[in-house]
Amino acid sequence: MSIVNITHGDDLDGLTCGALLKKLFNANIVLANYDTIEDVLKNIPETTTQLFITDINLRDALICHLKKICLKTKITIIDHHPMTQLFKVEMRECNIDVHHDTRDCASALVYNLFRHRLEHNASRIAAYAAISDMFEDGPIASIILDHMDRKFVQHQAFILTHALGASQSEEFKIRVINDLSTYAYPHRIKDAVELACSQLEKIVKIKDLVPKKATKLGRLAYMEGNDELSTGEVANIVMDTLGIDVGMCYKINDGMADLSLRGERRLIEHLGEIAFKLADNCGGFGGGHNRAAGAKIPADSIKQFIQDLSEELKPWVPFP
Ligand SMILES: [Mn+2]
Repeated sequence: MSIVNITHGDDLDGLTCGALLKKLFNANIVLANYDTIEDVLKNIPETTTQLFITDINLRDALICHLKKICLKTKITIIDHHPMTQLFKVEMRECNIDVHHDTRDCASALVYNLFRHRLEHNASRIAAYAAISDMFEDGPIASIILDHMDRKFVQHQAFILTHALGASQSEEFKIRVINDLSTYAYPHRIKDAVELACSQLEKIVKIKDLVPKKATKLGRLAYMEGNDELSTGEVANIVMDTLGIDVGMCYKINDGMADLSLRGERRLIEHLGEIAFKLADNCGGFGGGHNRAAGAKIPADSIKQFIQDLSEELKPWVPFP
């Protein structure tokens, strides 16, 4: 019997889903992101009896691959990204289990689904993800966190968040999954603290660049990123440094622009819905959460995307 978990490899929520499923079923973990998910789905071994897909925003274009896999393999999707109605209906028709809730992080959903089979320590793994993914107020996460030494668990979560920002190496990510699955404390995971500190230094260096490099447009500010940090991280730094409502960062590679959007805590607009719509308009794809979203679009559409985005963000006074 072979159990596989395809999980989002770019952030802590995805990795903690992997750690929980490894703990539960000794699942083989396959890391994926929005660039690789299609190839990963095409290459699932036929011997797989159960496939879990966690923390990945599965776009409608991937339905055909899931339909093929489910002929031989039981599929369970556990996710918190917005999902189209079409996707849900298609999954139901193929007998694919979907555990979906946009109010908690994916790891909290995995924990909740299997909590009767997990020890108390496993709740810490879900808590790290909730903190890192900014889903601390979710219905499941808030109950877990209310019983915890919050400062301790927050510090542990952010060591991992920042360490993963500094190192996207497969070796480090797999180490994080393996160590978390045995309930290791993050500050004891090899290299984690050193990597986290190096990431904090990188953030400070980018902060110094933002006033010169970022462009403000209404409630939005954007800048082009470099190889130092992820676009999500830089988008956050842009928002933080300039005190604006939405920060954006993009990188251009092979004729495509990868971009991230980050919004302030009380943002009324839904950045995931905006990214979905605007990316679709220019022949790309996008999506995400209220305050954290991303898209991949043809590079020559980037100016139009920025213009349209600034128009979506209506003038707004925070203290009426
Ligand atoms: Mn997530």
